[in-house]
Amino acid sequence: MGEQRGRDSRLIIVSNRLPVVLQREDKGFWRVRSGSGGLVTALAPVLRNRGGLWIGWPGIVQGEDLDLDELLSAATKGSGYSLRPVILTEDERDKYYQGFANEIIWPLFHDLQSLCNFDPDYWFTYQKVNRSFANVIAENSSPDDFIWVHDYHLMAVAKELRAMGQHSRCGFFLHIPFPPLDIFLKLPWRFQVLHDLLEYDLLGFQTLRDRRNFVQCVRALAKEVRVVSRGQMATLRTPHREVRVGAFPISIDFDEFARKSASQEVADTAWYIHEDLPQRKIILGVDRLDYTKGIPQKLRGFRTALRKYSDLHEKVTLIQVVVPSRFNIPKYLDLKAEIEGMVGEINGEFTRSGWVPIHYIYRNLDRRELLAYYRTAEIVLITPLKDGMNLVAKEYCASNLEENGVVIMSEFAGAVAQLQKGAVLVNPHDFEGVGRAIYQSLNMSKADRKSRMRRLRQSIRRHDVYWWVDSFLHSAFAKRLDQFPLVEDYLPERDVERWPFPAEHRVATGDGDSEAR
Ligand code: GDG
Repeated sequence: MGEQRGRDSRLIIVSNRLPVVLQREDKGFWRVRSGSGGLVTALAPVLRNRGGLWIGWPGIVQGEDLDLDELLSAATKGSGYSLRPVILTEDERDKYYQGFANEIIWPLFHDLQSLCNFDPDYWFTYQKVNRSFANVIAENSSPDDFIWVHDYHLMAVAKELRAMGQHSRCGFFLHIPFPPLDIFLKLPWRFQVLHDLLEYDLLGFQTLRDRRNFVQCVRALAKEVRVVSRGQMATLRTPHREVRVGAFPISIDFDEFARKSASQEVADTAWYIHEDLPQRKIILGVDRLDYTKGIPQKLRGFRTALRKYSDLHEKVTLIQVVVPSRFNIPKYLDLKAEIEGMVGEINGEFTRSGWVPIHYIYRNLDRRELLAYYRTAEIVLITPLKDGMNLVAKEYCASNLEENGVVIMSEFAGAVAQLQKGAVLVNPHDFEGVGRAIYQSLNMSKADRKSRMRRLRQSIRRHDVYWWVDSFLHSAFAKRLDQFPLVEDYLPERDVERWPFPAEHRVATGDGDSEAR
């Protein structure tokens, strides 16, 4: 604690996962590469070069033999910020991460209460792990630092910090939706969770609807709290503090996506994708493997389009990228089997010589490939049953340099609030409606496509990730990002080979031989 006093205030980001993935390789080597997912995409470019700290779980459990500090500092060399790990035991990982976070809060907050497993052990471990996070924050911060905690895994961190006598300014951003009162009431620990959140100084939600849901829960469950204002920001007066509550729609580094999409290597990869699919119009889906993303619903909508509009046959291809995620949870494996079964059925029904309607990709793409798919696709098809925001929609628009693509988007994605004027909106449960939207989008006039895409791009460019960070920091700490100093240990953008980290690193563990263990 004391060693940090007197230096400039820093921004400390706290999230469940650090923005890196560690992989054990043979012969005692570890490989570290950047993580995927919405939170990393949004925050990594923001924190670069600001000298801050990112605290989180590195994804491995206690007992692994490696020099974590060496690995993490190698991974962020030149990025201008450092990483500090919170180590979990296997039991903690199972009950806090897979259990409380992913089998209770994730389904409940996405209105899927029938998928929840309300195991009381999960709650106990969740609190314990939140305390561990608070301990690492306390050891690595000074009272002048700004602590920005992310997402549903860490709702109790401020409460734990306060219990330790720490009173640093603490903001919290929820990346997923906040449910309406009648769904939140199902949570056995609803009072505790709500009061834990009220220990933050600022609470940020993705949309006004989420913010409204939260305030409604406070009114119903925390009678001692006074809601003193309405409008863009609400202020909640608890007996101990004043909590500000706002909506801050997360975004992307628009210019970075546009610039990288214009690069020669992306253009080359896009050319190859087109070469392999001559005369085809490409519809693209990019989703983490998750039941909230509505992938089976999307496939049903596509099948409806093929059944109803035979003139689409041999002219259209759906490229569906599914990014592996949470494969230790049985529901996710069931979902994978369901998707693969449906892809097989649809391809079986429609494939003709030289035309396979669905190209299914189940793996992590590198950024060049991802951008090439964005650039190649005529349509991006996004059909979540509920989604905090959905960054894929924004990334597709930023990469659509020719301004001729169409976004078909579920009414239940948070991004709708900002993008509804340019996107074609669908209800993912209405397969006929999705089929119709596909058909109409494929036949949309060039002028209509252009004016819609131009509008979308303007809105995303104006409200990019830096705007999001600045709005949050300003509301939470009366700070802007540029008030956190630039640091010297920073590689200029042109020297960075891989994004958001300089390179993949390979580091040996102590004895260099994993086979003996
Ligand atoms: C949560 C909320 C909210 C995808 N495939 C690959 C890859 N991605 C990247 C995309 C995008 C991110 O993953 C996915 O972001 P989403 O926003 O679509 O969804 P979640 O991961 O569920 O994120 C969501 C978000 O948090 C931010 O607040 O919008 O609602 O659920 O950035 O580009 N990245 C790489 N390879 C892939 O194959 N490298």
